[in-house]
Amino acid sequence: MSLNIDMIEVRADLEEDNDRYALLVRELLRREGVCLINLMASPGAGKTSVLCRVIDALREQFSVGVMEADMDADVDAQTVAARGAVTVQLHTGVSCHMDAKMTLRGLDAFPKPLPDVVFLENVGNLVCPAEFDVGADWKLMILSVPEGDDKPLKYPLMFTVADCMLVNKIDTAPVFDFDLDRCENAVRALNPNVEIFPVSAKTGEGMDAFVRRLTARIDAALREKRGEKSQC
Ligand SMILES: Nc1nc2c(ncn2[C@@H]2O[C@H](COP(=O)(O)OP(=O)(O)O)[C@@H](O)[C@H]2O)c(=O)[nH]1
Ligand SMILES: [Mg+2]
Ligand SMILES: [Zn+2]
Repeated sequence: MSLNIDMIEVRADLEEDNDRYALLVRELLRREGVCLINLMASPGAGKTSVLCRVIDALREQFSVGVMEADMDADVDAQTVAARGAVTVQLHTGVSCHMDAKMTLRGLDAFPKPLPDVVFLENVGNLVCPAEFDVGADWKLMILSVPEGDDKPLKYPLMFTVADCMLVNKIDTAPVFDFDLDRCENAVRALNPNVEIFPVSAKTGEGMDAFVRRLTARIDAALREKRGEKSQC
């Protein structure tokens, strides 16, 4: 005979709580006319290196902010701040992902007026950052060549939720057995609409095409938010 034990569905509560904060993030972004991009990848995939290229490429057109989320330290924040981005460092402590509540706190920490575009460099992790809607306009993920072309099969959720995927470190392709077609096919089977750009943050290869797409996405997000604002 089994005993009657109370069950509490905390997961549903947590999701509900996150959704509520994600809504508050979206309200803030609309109110302030800001585009938020959630950048996710494994540790070492090249998030900070890509951000440095992007900060350089966007600075003429947009003011750029970066929210660095790490369990500890501020090395990446130092790097992007030196590059000219308005920077906020978040320490997530034991948490290996960002949620919407932490994102809201991070946005609140920026000096006003907020930058046109804020990049959230999420905690290096291919698993749980994918589970949390932080209220971003665009989910950008990076897979780097040395990680292997089988990662979409092992971490399907991340590749499913991404709007755009960079295959970074293509300069190292001769050293690794990375099959770009096999990788793309695996990702498209999960996420037919994902946009994919092979790049190298080291050599700059492929970055122009990606920056053009990124600029168009930021433009569209800002027009939508600022257009709505001027109507009221
Ligand atoms: N060869 C090569 N190395 C890269 C590239 N992008 C980043 N790296 C190197 O990969 C390491 C991790 O990069 P980083 O940007 O710190 O990754 P993050 O942990 O995802 O932010 C550093 O040593 C970078 O110099 C690339 O496109 N090609
Ligand atoms: Mg980094
Ligand atoms: Zn986590």
